[in-house]
Amino acid sequence: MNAPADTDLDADGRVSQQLVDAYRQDGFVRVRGVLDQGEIERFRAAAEDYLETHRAESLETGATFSQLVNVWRRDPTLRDLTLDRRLGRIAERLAGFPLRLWHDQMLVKEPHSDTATEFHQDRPYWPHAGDRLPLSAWIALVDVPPERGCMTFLPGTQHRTGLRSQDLHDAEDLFAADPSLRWAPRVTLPLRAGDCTFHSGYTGHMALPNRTGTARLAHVTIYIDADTAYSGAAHPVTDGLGLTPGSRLDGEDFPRPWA
Ligand SMILES: O=C(O)CCC(=O)C(=O)O
Repeated sequence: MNAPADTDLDADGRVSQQLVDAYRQDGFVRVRGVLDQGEIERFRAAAEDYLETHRAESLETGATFSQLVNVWRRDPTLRDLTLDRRLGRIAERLAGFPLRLWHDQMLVKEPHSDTATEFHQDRPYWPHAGDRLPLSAWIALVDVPPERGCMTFLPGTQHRTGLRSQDLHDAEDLFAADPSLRWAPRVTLPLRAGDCTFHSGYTGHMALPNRTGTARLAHVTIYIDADTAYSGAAHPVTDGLGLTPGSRLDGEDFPRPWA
């Protein structure tokens, strides 16, 4: 990848210590310009084609978004994005420890929708054990202003572990699980195409509805502690892999090409 002009990356593709500190303090950070114009166009075209062919396979069947998981296994262009070494190294620098891929997903909010992705944390959904804080790179493949469904974060909530999993279709559920979060500050981060946010698996977040006439195309790469073990709980990514509870999530299903 080549760095675009308007970027938070230095010439070596690294983020500043200031952004690392912001991620560690808040549990999320925006990194502008992780993709250049050529990459944006290449990955957007591949994402549009993939969506056209695979929309019916969405794990989410409601109006919140189309959710196509593990596209890296099936599309060689999107595989380049998911396994991108520069993004993986940025994620490792933010996390502060070695990471591997958990899974990727295309999250598409169709045009003219009134449906938000409601506040939730990610980590309670996952069948993981013995892990340090995972994180997601949410990469905008189109401009994502608030009215097209950018995300809002609750700073500092990465420390709020131990909650039950929350229903991302229910605007009240995270606050029912922890009423103290209801009055927490909220930070909404619009993204230009090619920008990215990183958020931790416990950071409370939501995404606004897409009220525009253009689909909101996001590619999300989720990174986990390289030592994460399988908890034994059911999950679409691990079901059918024949994993033993307590075994490490590693091998070709959970690669770390940036190592
Ligand atoms: O893009 C969305 O609508 C929600 C994204 C999200 O919850 C996530 O990436 O963890």
